[in-house]
Amino acid sequence: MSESPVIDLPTPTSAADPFAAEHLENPEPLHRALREAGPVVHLTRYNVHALARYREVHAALVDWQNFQSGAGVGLADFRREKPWRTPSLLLEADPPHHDAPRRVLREILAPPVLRRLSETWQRVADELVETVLAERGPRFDAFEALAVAFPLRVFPDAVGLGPEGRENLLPYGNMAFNAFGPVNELVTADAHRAGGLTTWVNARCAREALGEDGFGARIWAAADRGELTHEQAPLVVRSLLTAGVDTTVHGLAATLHAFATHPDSWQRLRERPGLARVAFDEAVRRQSPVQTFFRTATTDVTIAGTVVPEGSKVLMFLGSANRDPARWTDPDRFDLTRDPSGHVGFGMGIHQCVGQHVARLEAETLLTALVRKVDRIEPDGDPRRHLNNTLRSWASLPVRIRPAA
Ligand code: OVM
Repeated sequence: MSESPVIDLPTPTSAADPFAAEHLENPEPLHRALREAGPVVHLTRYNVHALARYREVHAALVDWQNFQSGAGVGLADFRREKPWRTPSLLLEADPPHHDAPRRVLREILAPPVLRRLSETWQRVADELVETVLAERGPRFDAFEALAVAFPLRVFPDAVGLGPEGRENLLPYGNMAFNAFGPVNELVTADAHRAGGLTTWVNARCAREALGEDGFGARIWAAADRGELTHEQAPLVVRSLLTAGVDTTVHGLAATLHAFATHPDSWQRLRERPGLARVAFDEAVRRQSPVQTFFRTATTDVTIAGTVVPEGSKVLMFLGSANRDPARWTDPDRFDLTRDPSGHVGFGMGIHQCVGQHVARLEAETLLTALVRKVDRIEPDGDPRRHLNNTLRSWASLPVRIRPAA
């Protein structure tokens, strides 16, 4: 008697380029096709294995032993290609090297520490909303006026950044998030600025460039206590400046867009302002500001019957996992009654966004300010996307509001 046969189905393939403008502009159709094709899809164009279902994305994220970050979390393989900058000690590192920088940053960005900021941030948010309503009237671009303006007002101050050159922060982040993808038009268009932006950011990470009381100074103080080396400190500061600005800007824009297009949800938030945090997480789930990250297989790994060869890149579609109908009921809906926890918009496992509490505090204070002063928010024309290889980003979000009586 033979044992029941193991049927080896071939791994589905796709010739699609997920970094092509049409998919960056509107990724959902490709995500749906990849999820339906199978748990693992070979992308022939880049010779990478794509995961678009929640189950496999989640499994890869928590399995740092088989799926390493140290070879880069973009398409480039750091073991064969020179990275465009010194790799991040957090994002592009594995245990044990990853752990000390992670511990330091986790403590500096922990919720009890952030509570000290919330009063100031609430006041800044209240003032910003008041000024926008007074000076721009009922119609304005919520992307520029709120989603960009608010994080740029509070976050660089919290890091301890000086006033000069803050306009470089968003372009630097845009460049860093493009660099996770292929060297396409989005990357080459910015190449002439890369040197200048990198020099500026690196100089901001020095101890002398940072204020005495901020996240940056606390990173240096951790180095003085021996929790990090003094060589590591500036790179950890750089992580804040790379990962902490564009992400929150586009996450807040996603949240504002969700409310503008779901007026019933805005009314619900007005009745229960305590929903601000869960609303932000639901918007992060639904829009996934960080759409994709790669890992590299450390050995031949079998995922749902497909052997992913050692050394090959695995592309995780966080945005697709966050709308996988096998995991989420009515996944495309922005729904304040659902529990969005478990979404992979901040990742999962040992690399899960260490700044997520900062992002939630920004969202909470901005939404709280808005809900106090705005009865209604609605779209005023079509929003415009900005294309980036990794970030689901915005260029404008025209809205019309009705001020509270
Ligand atoms: C970093 C870094 C950069 C980009 C993204 C990120 C989302 C981290 O430099 O550590 O996490």
